[in-house]
Amino acid sequence: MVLRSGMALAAGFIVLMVLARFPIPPLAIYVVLVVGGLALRRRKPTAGLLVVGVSTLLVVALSLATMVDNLRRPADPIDFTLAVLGWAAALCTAVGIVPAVRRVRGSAISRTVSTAAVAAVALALVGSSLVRLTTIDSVAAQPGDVEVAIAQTAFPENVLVSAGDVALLLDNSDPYSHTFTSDELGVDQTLVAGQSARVTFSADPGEYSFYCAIPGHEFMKGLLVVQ
Ligand SMILES: [Cu+2]
Repeated sequence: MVLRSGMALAAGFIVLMVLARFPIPPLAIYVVLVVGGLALRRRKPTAGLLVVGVSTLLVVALSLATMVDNLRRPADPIDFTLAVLGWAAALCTAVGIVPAVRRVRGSAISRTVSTAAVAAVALALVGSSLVRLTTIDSVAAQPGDVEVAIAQTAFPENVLVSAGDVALLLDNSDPYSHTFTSDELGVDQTLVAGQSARVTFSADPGEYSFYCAIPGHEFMKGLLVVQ
């Protein structure tokens, strides 16, 4: 159960990184540790098991903030399902690691937990896709809109607009959520995977910074230049 949890979570992280076309260092390190643990298991079963199990518990503990945040956005199939998978893998590892190291059969409880975990992850994926299909509406650009393309976890560095009433068409082409947030302009728009949205506000000439407020995306920043 510990090894299967590790392999499932590592596979989920690989899917995320491939779709994002973006190596996420802690997740990549976790994948390497799981692969290493599986290789080590052939010669030293207990050590290999511990490497996988401890890595799973650590990666979940370290990404707790992100995982809690991702659970709030069920319209993001990848982030949402990965968050559920993370919790499930950590739970299965927690109940399974001691019997596995002692090489005794898992208890009825651990078998129930693993069945429930698999069911929860499957339900999350299906439910999340349904929520997405039924609740996400993207909007089309209107004349005069300034387009802000968000891709590969990055904003355009500078966005140029004219002073007065400003209309931005935000287009998120990534397979996970971003926000377009500017404290100075009082704008905070969340865009789930693949969504586009319009924001309107009025601005005096000047420079206004904006950023993405998703945990882990702190480096996503840009500047709105109003002329
Ligand atoms: Cu972001």
